[in-house]
Amino acid sequence: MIPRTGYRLCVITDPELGRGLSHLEIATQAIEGGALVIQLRDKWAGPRELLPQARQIAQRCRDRGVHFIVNDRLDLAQAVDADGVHLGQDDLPARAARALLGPGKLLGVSTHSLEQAIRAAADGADYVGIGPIFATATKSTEYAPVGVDTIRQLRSRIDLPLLAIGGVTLSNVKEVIRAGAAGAAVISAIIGSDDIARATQAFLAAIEEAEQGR
Ligand code: TZP
Ligand code: MG
Repeated sequence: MIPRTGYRLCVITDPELGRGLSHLEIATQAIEGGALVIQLRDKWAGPRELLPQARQIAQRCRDRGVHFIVNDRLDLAQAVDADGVHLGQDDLPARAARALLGPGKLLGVSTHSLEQAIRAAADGADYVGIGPIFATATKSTEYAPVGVDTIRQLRSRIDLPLLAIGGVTLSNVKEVIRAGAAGAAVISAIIGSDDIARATQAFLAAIEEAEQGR
């Protein structure tokens, strides 16, 4: 289990915007900048190609006390003894995933509405991803923005950490934290930047500042 503050910032290593860097390079720089959760996400590479990198990231995260989550692939998460898996609405349902994972691993679920988020909580998720909150240039979601107010509404309905995702930038991250998100999951605003470690650091500072005013 991660304490709520451990969800402040999840950096997602999606190669769509990674400027040619490997997952391991992105993860290493994000960890250097203070990322608390790393999520390996790759919609293109197969498990055989991802396994060596996943293994290295898992080791690096263990060494640094950072949590490591694998997107989509429960098998890969288990193969490298990651801390958990993050699943979407078309992946294995949360209850089935929980049965395979056991109680000791983290289960995150991507949701795109109030109803989906409430269901994910009831089905055994440890944290709930909600989004896209804002419009995003990252192509990998076909859902319409749900807006910051959805975070506020969810906050009073479920007690799990909420991770805001989708179009979260340095300019709007404080808004999602003030609305009650435990943290943000970010792709482009961090891994598309010239200096991943510095961008990560800047996000964390903004998130911590927003928590003070909550
Ligand atoms: N799920 C909802 S929005 C999104 C995903 C995977 C993409 C988020 O990427 P970015 O670049 O941080 O907007
Ligand atoms: Mg998925």
